[in-house]
Amino acid sequence: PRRILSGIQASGALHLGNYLGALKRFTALQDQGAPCFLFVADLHAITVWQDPALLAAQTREIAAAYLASGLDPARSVIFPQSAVRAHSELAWILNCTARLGWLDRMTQFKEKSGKHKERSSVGLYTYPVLQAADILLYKATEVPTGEDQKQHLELTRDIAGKFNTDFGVPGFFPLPEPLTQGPAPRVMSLRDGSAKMSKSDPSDQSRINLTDDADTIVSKIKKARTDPEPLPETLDGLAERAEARNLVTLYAALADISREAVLEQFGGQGFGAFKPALAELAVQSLAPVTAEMRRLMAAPDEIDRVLKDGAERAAAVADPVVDDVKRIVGFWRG
Ligand code: AQP
Repeated sequence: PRRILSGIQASGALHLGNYLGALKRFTALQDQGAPCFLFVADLHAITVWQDPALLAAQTREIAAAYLASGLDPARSVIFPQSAVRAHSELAWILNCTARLGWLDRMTQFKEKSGKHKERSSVGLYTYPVLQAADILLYKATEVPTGEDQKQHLELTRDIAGKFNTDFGVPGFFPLPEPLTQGPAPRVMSLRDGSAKMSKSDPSDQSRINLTDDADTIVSKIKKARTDPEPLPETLDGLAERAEARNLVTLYAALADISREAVLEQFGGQGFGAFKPALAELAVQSLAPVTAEMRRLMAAPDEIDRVLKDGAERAAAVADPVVDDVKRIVGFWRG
């Protein structure tokens, strides 16, 4: 049977990349009838410094984004990662399965630690092992994420395979499939078509935040970097035009149409015509999500009920799996 699992870090404002690469796809999978486990990754968030006075609010904000994007707590399990102890417990055991050489190859650590490797937290380094624990605890079959997480998912498969082999339990952990093929698996920065849209980009102009108001969205899209050529008639014409390709991809993903269909409509027209249409579509698509997030955040009782209930339902699945793992590893059981 299918089981979907994914998470979003509780590390601040969400952007259009998170929405199209993650949130919107979770909702689509839920609506196909697949059981979804979706957590707020607060254990992951503290791999870099988080202000303790803000972390709980950030967790609620991600939960609000899940709900506002159409996830239904009656059908999907929405929970804070730290509220299910099994995540930390399995992560430790899998730290002993994963190999240093495997982690040394992870490009996200290299990007995030930058020039300050020695001063990065050990947690930032073992982050992908915690991610493997998150996925394997639920014996997830599919993991929808943006393309940036593909390497971590490969690592999860390696860890699962090695655990199954080391302990002679073939198939105990199923190897999860990455679902990175959505309509916008890699949304790029509005300022630089070669960098992904990201929370940690110092320029706020580079991204559209889910909390941006309509005027801000319109102004950011108007100022988005482009080239002077009109849009091409076919996809081939976008091959060497990263910024133009990104805006066309955004339009297609927001409108739920193909990029070919976007070019049929706008091919031959300049950005002076295309950008306002894209801005209007972005405002129309995000406004209800933003409004619902605001409503939920204003009275967080509803969010807290969802998270508490979700944590109980998640633990009911995860705890027996971690118990099995402890038995397989040979830990003492009274
Ligand atoms: N630009 C993107 N395009 C498509 N999908 C994206 N995701 C992130 N950026 C893009 C997907 O969003 C989900 C949640 O990501 P996360 O909570 O792990 O945050 P992140 O990847 O750390 O997000 P950022 O904005 O990129 O943060 P920084 O700047 O800190 O690295 C994941 O499914 C991710 O693939």
